[in-house]
Amino acid sequence: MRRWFALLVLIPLLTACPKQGASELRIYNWSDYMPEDVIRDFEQREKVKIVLDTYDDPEAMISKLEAGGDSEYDLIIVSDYLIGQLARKGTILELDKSKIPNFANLGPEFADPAYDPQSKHSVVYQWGTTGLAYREDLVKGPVDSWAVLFDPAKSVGPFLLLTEMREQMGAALRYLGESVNSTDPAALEKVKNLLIDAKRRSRGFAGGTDAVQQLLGGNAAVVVAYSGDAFRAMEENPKVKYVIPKEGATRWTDSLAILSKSPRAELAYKFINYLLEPEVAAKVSNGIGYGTPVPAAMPMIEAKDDPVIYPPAEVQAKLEFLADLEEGLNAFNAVWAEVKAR
Ligand code: N2P
Repeated sequence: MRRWFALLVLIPLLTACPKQGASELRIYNWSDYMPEDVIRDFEQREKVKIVLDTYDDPEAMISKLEAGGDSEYDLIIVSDYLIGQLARKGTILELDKSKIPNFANLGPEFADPAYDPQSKHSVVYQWGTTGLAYREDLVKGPVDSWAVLFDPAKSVGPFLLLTEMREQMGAALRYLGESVNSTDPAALEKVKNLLIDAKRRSRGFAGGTDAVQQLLGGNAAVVVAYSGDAFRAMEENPKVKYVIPKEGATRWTDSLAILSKSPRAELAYKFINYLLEPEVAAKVSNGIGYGTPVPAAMPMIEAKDDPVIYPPAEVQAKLEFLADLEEGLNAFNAVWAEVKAR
């Protein structure tokens, strides 16, 4: 009788605390950045459950990891320029490539990236660009320059700025004719003034997914957007266009990394390996509209000739990667804090 009573007390207690099972893979990813069927297929294949949390602001995602989130997830998908900082702090694992045989499927330009030589800590997931998406039925003039944000005389209608600090400050730097990675104090002072003024005239800041939703909804005529999000918005409304401004913009990769505190690293390795299967890689890129780093997937890519996802050489020549600025990042943070406070 007593034992029976103890069970009655225990059962609700056990079900009340959500236990993180060994068969659960917890992923922290950008929003709208992994097709549902790619997740479900892996769950079925491995008889596991995937728990997915999403973010739109990489700096906020880093803060969450630093505040203890690094033990809440197994796998993260994160911007190239943040890999170095996470590796230096020991937040992400040095990868054992013997557990990722499909690593050999990565194109050579992705296997040994400058921000993470020999892919020691990360594996490229997707690549893309950041430019301007606009509604040709709503803009009042040409959209070919970052001036539509930064020069009131060239404004074409209501616009949104991007939540991602490095991208938004990079756009202002390119508008000024500087590198997106410049830490020159005079240039950053100008960037600060440009952004304070643009913020005042804008409809606010938005993350990538939110920005294209607001564009589709007509709340903005032009937004700073990531190529794949823009591509999918164009499929919904052909009046949406995407352009790399003439001053230039960024090209980036997002990479997979395993958190050092993950107790399910083995499962995370399996997932990374799965994403590098050509059929799966094709499914990912066909689903979210970004570039694949797996050449063997290319024949299966529906939009392989679309210049929004795979820009032609003359556009590529205007693109720059965001670098890991290490100490230089402090100057960016200071400017951004002032812009946000004004
Ligand atoms: C997807 C966000 C794309 C990632 N909504 C930008 N690096």
